[in-house]
Amino acid sequence: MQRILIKNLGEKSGEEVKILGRVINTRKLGNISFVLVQDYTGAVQTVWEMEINAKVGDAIEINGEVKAEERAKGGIEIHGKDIKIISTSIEELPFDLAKPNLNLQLTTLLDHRPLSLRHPKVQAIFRLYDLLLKNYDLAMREENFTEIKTPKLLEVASEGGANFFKINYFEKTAYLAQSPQFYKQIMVGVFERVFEIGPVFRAEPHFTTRHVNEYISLDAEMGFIENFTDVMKMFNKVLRKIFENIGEEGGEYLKIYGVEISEVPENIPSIKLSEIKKIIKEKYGYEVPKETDINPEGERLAGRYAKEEFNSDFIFITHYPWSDRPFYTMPDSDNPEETYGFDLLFKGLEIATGAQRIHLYDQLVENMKKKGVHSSGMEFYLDIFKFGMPPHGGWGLGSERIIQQILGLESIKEAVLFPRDVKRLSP
Ligand code: AMO
Repeated sequence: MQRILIKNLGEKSGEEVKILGRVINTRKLGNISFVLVQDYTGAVQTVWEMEINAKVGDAIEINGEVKAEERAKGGIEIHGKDIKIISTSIEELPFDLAKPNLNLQLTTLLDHRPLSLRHPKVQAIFRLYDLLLKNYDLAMREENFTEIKTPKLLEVASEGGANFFKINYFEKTAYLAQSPQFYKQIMVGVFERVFEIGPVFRAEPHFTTRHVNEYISLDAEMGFIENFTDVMKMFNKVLRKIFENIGEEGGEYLKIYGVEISEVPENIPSIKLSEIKKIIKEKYGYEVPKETDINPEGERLAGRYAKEEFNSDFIFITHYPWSDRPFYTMPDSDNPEETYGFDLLFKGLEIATGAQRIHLYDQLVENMKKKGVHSSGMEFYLDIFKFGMPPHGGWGLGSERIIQQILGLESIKEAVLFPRDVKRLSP
């Protein structure tokens, strides 16, 4: 008999079917046994008038009759005739996967990642993540961006700073890409509009709830902009589409976490960094420490202000100081102390950074000098600015932070399949 997928059982009422899947719960009521089975398309209850010795986690084949049952999820269940255990556990599971909430410590959850990922509530995170990836791709293509994949093994660190990984590369030293920054800019000179979904690496030595050492960055870069607000407008549009689609397609996963998808306003409120700092001080009595542009507490309060003032979960903060932004960021022509660089906060957490870039060779070289950035190894990038680069800008969006904020996860690591942190390189 041919396998029927669980999502298609509704059309098979009264028929005998074969399903393949995994046991996610078992229960006994008198002489009746219930076995909840999941395949990659959904879950269904199977009912047995006999003792069933399948265990949670087993991979099984079931033959039975599909029956309408109002009380069952999806309105149907299977009256089991025959069950075959295809593969079983040879050891005790380290935790009870049948519980509706695993409630594990983060370390236990991550140490046993291959198993904890099988839990439906944990799975829901990555179903939603899948929708994010799909819809980023979709929304970018709708705006005629071309998808690119750029190298992650580099001769020079792309973002500078100290948080890069150095590795041995045959006879040389190489750096793991901190972002696709140079390549996406170069590609503006080729395709004008490009996007990339890819891994980036950050040697952040600290433990926080919002950093991992490898994450997936959703990048974009676009040419012939008039100014940085063109980039923000495009970003706004794309984000609105993504959130709308996730809301429509991800309802069942959002429900598991008891959350609703945020609406991305048609015009996300936007405020200068210097202004939001003043507001935070006046309204909430908090002064952002001088040595940072804005710290996590400042971001949290900026998010609170966005909600209270504009009923928005999102806020752009613009005009970050020249001293804090990378050398490729365009300085504000009226105030060179500031840049046309922005961040996007979602529920009080930075999820993206973007900017207009310097597109003129002389200005770029000058800015690098001022910042003390050495050009050695970067010639391939710098040289392209000698050959008619249009005004351009883009963004880098942290994919895992989006999911963290949508679902209200305590740590970003819950939104990474196999997260890397200072102590964790496995599984
Ligand atoms: P930035 O370094 O601000 O900018 O990174 C962009 C976004 O990536 C996410 N992010 C992280 N997520 C998880 N763990 C980390 N360690 C981590 N570091 C950053 C955040 C952040 O907003 N090239 C620029 C982007 C651009 O201007 O186009 C860049 O990489 O969500």
